[in-house]
Amino acid sequence: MKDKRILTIQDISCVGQCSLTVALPITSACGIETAILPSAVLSTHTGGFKGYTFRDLSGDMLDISNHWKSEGIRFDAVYTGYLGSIDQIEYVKKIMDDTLTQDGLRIVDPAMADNGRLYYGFTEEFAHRMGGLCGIADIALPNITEACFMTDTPYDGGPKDQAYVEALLDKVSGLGAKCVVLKGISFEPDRLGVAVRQEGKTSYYFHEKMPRSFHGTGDCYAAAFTGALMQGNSVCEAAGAAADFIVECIRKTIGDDSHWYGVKFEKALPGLVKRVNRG
Ligand code: PXL
Repeated sequence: MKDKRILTIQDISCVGQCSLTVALPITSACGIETAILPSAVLSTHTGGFKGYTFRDLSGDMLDISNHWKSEGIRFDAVYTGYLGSIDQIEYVKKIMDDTLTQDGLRIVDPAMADNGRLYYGFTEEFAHRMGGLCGIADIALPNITEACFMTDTPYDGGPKDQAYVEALLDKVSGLGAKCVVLKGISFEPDRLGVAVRQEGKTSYYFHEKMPRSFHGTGDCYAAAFTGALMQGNSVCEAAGAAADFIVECIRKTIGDDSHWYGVKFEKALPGLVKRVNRG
């Protein structure tokens, strides 16, 4: 199999274990050559630090990809995470068109909301535009809150049953996404999981529910999923491997109260690599 090269587009939060500082090491560890396009540089992420710096790199994004285009550089997948503005969403669409190989995959993690709320700085208009980006995705990776915001579905505390999940998957698929991996599904108090909608069929993968959640796990999930998929695993295999990786990341972090801002994903990488590596 030809070695795969991907591009990931998201911000650099210098401290905080999210976005590019987790995406690059995780996909690289999975054996995938990963190019990066930083959309902004922040001193930290926005989820709990105060007074962070923010340097918007929107103005550089198309110049960078135009250079790649002129050099004939192409990617087997473009995978996006946190984006800082509606303009960036539009730039990403063009960059995907310009730099993907013919069968290249558009993988979109909306990375904009959780627990019923949009992250700091995002608006409903942004959520709708992100819905547009998910609409052109080969694979969209929303959590329940993001799926609700993108489809104008009131968030009422999360999924109650399979009928709820199927209805939400119908709506996200209705935006145009070819395949949807919906995260954060729970029908029982101690089980959490993901639902994968592909070619009209839904599969579920459940695992132990950890006692607390951490910032940045969505970013780690998307990176592990992309790494596993590009290594030749199926969408369902990649969705399950990424879910188990997150459980392990949380297990390695819980107990160290000073580590509130992200997960110690580095400690869980060896297990992920072993699971996804197909040689
Ligand atoms: O983890 C998503 C994320 C990425 N980048 C920045 C963020 C967040 C979530 O809050 O603030 C800058």
